[in-house]
Amino acid sequence: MSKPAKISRRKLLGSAAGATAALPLLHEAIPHQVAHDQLARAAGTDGHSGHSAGAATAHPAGAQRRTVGRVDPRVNGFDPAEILRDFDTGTVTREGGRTVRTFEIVAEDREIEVAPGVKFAAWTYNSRVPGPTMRATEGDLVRVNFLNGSKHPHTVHFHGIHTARHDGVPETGPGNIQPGKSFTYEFEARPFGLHLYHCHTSPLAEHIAKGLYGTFVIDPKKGRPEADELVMMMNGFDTNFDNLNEVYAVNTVAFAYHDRPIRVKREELVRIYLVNITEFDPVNSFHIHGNFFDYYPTGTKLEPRDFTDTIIQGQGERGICELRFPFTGKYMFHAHVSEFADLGWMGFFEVVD
Ligand SMILES: [Cu+2]
Repeated sequence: MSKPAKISRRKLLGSAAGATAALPLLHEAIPHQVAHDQLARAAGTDGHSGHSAGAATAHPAGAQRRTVGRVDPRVNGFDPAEILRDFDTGTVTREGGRTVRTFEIVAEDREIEVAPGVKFAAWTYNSRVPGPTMRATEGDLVRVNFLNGSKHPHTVHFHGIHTARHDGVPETGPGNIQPGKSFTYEFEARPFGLHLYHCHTSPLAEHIAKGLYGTFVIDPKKGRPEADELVMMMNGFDTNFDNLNEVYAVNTVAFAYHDRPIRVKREELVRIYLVNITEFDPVNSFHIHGNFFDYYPTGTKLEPRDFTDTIIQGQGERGICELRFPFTGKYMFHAHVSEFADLGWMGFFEVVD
């Protein structure tokens, strides 16, 4: 049995010749699951001018590639610019002299826009991708009230040290949480570091790639030096079900920080909580221009392992990057897996005085 021919992202990238030829890839790689006029509207064209009707378009030779149009945060219900600095520390109570943090997580099926005009039928935690960045301090008791409001069974699996019952996998404890059902996961926050959580229902790659993931920060008891803290989840989207990603991003929306650079202050300490949740590709990477950073793998030690400008992360790998920008101006950051950068994983820091 032969499968119907599908557009392959890799074939396209492999055959792309020259800068401008690579530009329409995003459009070509994305199935026309969205009405043509909708794409055209998103791109701000009449829809009859070739590739310019797509989510990405050709700029004059030598110009920076980017998408045309914007993803409206009000339509998505979340904004990558806000996700960066949005930490959920839960509802704090005390029990027996101990801090208890209670979080509310609801799974929901929801269509989101991952590039202008490119819709994705996501599964979400709290209506956003990535889900909320949960934050606790080492030793806190974490209580996560999970309600499955999706049409599919899901779980919440946390990285960390905890009992099997609260591991959020199908074969232990409550197992899969069925639609309409709920469960409270409970564990002590440890070890300190940068972690993540995600659904663990089978097929696993699908449940993660659909958007059920988020960052989980456990601060050391003594805290870390004050900094401008940013959460970046490197993710990808398989928009045509071929087990390859057609769109890449940090915090979901392609080129979000290209269109709206991340403002930071010159000489101020910037701490990036960088997590790779990309499915289907074995690695992702992070590269900064005009600067170097201290790198703390998994954030579980207080001494950096590296001083570098590029790191690679496997699936589920994460680490903390700390840096100060000595000069004002615009500094690019992107995946040094260059094809990911071309397909959305690229942005700028705008350093100001
Ligand atoms: Cu799931």
